[in-house]
Amino acid sequence: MSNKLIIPCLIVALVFGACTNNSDSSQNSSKQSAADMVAEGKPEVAEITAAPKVPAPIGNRPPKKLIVNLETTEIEAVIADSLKYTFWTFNNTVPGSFIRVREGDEVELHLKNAANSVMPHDIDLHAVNGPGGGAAATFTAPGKESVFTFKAINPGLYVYHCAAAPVPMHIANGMYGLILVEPAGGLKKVDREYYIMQGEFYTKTKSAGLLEFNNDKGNAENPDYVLFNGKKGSLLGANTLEAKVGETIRLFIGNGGPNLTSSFHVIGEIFDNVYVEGGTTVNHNVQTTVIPAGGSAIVEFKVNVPGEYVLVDHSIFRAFNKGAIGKIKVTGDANPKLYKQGGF
Ligand SMILES: [Cu+2]
Repeated sequence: MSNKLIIPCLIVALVFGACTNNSDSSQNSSKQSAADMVAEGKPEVAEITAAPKVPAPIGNRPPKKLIVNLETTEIEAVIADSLKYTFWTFNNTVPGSFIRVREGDEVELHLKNAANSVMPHDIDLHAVNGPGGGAAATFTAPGKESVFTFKAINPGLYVYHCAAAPVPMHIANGMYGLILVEPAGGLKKVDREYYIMQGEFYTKTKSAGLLEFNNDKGNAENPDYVLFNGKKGSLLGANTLEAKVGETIRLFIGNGGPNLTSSFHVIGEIFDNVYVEGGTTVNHNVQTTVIPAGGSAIVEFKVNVPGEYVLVDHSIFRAFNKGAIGKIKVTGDANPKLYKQGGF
């Protein structure tokens, strides 16, 4: 946990018995206090995590009341190589924390804006039926907190984002994430789940080694970077995703935009199932799925052959020249009946 988070987390912990920050220790305390709260018939604090991690599946439980805590922050962090960017975030990560609830759950969402923020922020969750998706109730000045409650009645995978003016700038600076509303009974069990969000960045130099938002490039829809999870190489090298031969992988993919539509593809794999646009329709045997700005998809595929599988936006200049590339490393026994070098 970063030092700047400790004090806000202490405050949240005092009020709600937990901090929904991304460190393991805070998650453990969150679970403990959640159990206490259920015993008392009070709302549970939702488990939320940073990409590429995903909270535990909902499973087969009835609807309940949940508290979700998000904090908007404005931070400098590495965007590519030795360059930093002034990101605006939910919970200090791009994308923001993954929120996982069940159809019929009632969610009390607490949006805190860090005291050292310069801008007011809010949240529009596409999973919400109500004005602004919550934005109308959560316009929050620095150092303040807003609360609103919604019932998640439509299952699916939804984008959330900041919708404070100027909206394009807030989204372009990284203020987006995903909320999954699982259907009654939960999603089918798989071996691995990962959280990936694409977004593009339009930059100019603010000071040596530090970039900031460039409105002219945003208007021209001409980004310098098209990235998975807010950082060049976020899914490469030591951050490569992992799986074993025979496992089924589920990717929760979102596109924060703010402008571009993603042509999401995994080189060397075919999607067995695609929850089209993150909704209820499931398509099969898909090579590349379209993910609109402000939209999502759930893709599932079984990996049968060991090796490296490359995730790309198949608008391919973005992958090889602007950063929209990641990898899954699959380990296990060779499967020459399905794939081998050489002839019969
Ligand atoms: Cu904002």
